[in-house]
Amino acid sequence: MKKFTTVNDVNNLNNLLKLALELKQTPFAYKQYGENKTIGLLFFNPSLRTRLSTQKAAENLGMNVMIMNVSQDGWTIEMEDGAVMNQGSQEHIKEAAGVISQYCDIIGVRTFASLKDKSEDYQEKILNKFIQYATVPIVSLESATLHPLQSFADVITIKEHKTTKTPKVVLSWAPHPRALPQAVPNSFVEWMKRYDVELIITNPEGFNLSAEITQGVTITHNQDEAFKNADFIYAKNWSSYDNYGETAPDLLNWTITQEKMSLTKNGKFMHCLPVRRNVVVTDDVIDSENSIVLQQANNRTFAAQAVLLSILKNEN
Ligand code: SN0
Repeated sequence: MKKFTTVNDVNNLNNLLKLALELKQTPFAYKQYGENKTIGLLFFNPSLRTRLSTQKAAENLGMNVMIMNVSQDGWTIEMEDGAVMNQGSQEHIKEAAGVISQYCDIIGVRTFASLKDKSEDYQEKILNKFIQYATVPIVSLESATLHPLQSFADVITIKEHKTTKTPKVVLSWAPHPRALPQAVPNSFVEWMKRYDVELIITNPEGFNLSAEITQGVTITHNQDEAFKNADFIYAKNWSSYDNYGETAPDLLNWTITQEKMSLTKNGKFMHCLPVRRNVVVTDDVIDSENSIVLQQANNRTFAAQAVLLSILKNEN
């Protein structure tokens, strides 16, 4: 693997899945591959799981880890080519990415969507500038429109918990007080398309994800109907794609409740976290035995480790 920013960077998902499950059993078996190698993790936005699990994954492989909250601790980076830098930005991405490439063998980048300019977000401007100007492989730690390390961990978790060959997986919109990116649901859909599941998306009208991403996937605005006989409920809020960045915090009848979970086939509850309790999901659902959110979070380590090892070995 030469970079990891989308499921399209994965040639053989089955092999990558096998590797992640092997690493879960024997996390320290490949230490020689990361020895004397350095990963730099750059955060333009907050993180808990991604930061800690990727650090753990890299250390399990024997790598040195450097972490920087770029937006707080670094210079303000200019992303526009040809910019006359007499305003707020202090350092151009050309130098920043070039310099970090001198210190690191792999660079991880986290950058959220602006939710203001759809075309800028969907062009993945910041991530692509790093890919363009860095001379080492780039790993997405969540970009404006995708979160592939999360989705890979989700696939691992579904593989571990499914009881039928082709489980019914429902991606359900849920309410939230703030406007959130479409990265997690977009990415989840992309990865589910590459895996053996029956995927259904349910969201309020006006909240369909990009038609390009959901092509071929059933979308229903009837959440109860979608939940019937589901094996997995994957809850997530996202802001509108069509009315870009708009949100609907008042649609509290979309909250995932025990009553709705009872429509499923003893379905498991999933969420990428962080989650707003009793807005996105009620306490009794997320605290129930059917909630596998911590198992998902645990798998973040092995997803990241399989990706980093594949980059180090240039496999998968
Ligand atoms: C991010 C998102 O993309 O939805 C990260 C998820 C892994 N979530 C948030 O920003 C939640 C912030 C909040 O206010 O609850």
